[in-house]
Amino acid sequence: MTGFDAIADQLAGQAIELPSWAFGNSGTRFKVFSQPGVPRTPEEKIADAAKVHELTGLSPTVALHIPWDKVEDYGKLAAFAADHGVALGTINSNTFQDDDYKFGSLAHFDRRVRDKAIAHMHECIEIMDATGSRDLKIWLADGTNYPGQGDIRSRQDWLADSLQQVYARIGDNQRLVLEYKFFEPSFYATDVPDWGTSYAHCVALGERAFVCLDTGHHAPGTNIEFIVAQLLRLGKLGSFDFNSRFYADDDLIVGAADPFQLFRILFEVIRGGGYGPESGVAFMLDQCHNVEEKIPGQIRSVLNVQEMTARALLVDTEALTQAQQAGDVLAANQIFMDAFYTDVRSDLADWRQSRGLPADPVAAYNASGYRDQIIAERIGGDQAGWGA
Ligand code: PSV
Ligand code: MN
Ligand code: MN
Repeated sequence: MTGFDAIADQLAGQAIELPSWAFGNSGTRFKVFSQPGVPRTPEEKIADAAKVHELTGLSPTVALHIPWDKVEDYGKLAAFAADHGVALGTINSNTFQDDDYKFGSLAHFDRRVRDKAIAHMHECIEIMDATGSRDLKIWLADGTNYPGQGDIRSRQDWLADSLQQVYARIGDNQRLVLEYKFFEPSFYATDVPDWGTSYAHCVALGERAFVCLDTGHHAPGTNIEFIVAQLLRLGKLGSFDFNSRFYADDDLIVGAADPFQLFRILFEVIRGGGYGPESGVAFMLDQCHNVEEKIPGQIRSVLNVQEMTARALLVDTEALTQAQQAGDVLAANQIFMDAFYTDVRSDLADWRQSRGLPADPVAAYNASGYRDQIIAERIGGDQAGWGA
């Protein structure tokens, strides 16, 4: 078997988690645009995510964000998800939308505020116990805007101590995943700005702490696939937040801005053993659809990841190694680029049909009547949770 047939089975194990917040109204700090039919409740967000999975077979889990997706009974919410053919996934904490967090949360100088943030993380772990979720994802807005505003060094110590208290409650089958971001909302110093800082804290915490790599959280020109290779080598790559960016943390559709970068990242994921359900590397989207429709936006996103995964799986690694070790620069580069330039779209359409899925999931969505149904049923849809 060669070509697409040789990789078809490997595609079957792909799972890309959808963020509940991708289905709510969103925008920038200039304007949040309302769309008809957007979900009013966590249940409706889950139903929309389930529709994406039904049409693509690619997104069996949905990530929640607390408190945006707060409900009385999380066991019931998990059962609701199961009834719709999906499971609840990563629990995203939120310590950035409360006046108390003006100067930070887990890295705040005031013990009272740190304790409040730690208590929120503990509440998230209790939710994970109820939903059966594996991962607690922590992204912090903590940092400072001006030199001298805070003591950079002490903030690292406070952060380490707070994280330790959170980690102490992480169950044997659970993980703490620490996301980094180089700037915003702090514009001078962010307390977890880069993979190295996240890695250092995760190593100090222990074997159930991992780094989350959000593809939009790097300075322009950063070689993200190098970070992927290094974290996999160190056994500390826990998850991806996929999206694409032209300028900053744009949260646009993954693969839209730079498909070649997505290909390079996925090649290193596969090369480093980070692909597939057993790898422990979770694929997630972290996106907002501000001006385009949300459900087809999510469908397009998971298809983009699948397409670049297929192309990355097509790299002839044996020939590549030979060319590399012969010092044949041009041959090695050509082997790599040949896979990138392979159009797999019609093979993937056949592959989907052979598995009882629509050949064109976006067209199937347009023909499904689901859009008209939710527009008729849902009056007064919710904001995603924050403006951007
Ligand atoms: C803020 O930058 C952010 O986009 C992070 O990437 C988080 O993963 C996400 O919000 C949800 O909290
Ligand atoms: Mn993210
Ligand atoms: Mn982000």
